[in-house]
Amino acid sequence: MQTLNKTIKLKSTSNLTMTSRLEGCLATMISIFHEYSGKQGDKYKLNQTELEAILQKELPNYYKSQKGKENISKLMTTLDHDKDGEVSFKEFAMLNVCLAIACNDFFVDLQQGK
Ligand SMILES: [Ca+2]
Repeated sequence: MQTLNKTIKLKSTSNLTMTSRLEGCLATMISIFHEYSGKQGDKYKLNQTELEAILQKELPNYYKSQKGKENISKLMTTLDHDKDGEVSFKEFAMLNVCLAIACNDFFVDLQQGK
């Protein structure tokens, strides 16, 4: 991940107009994160209340599977890789990557009749 981050550094702001479907998805993910992270405390990180709100509203099916304060607290601890007590965009993005992989695996297995 660290190596990939260094490779993908954007060079300027001139190419930040995201118009393709996948670029639109990335822009949406960034925008949603900041909408919730800006509500309390550090505006660039999610505290547990903000994390629960973003899961409840933006990932409702996943939220239902994680329901309960204890589970949200466990998820917070798991996502908080740098142990600063909050979830950064990078940590939130990792959750989205893991969910995308799990969904893809599910649908591939389904198509293969597994
Ligand atoms: Ca953190």
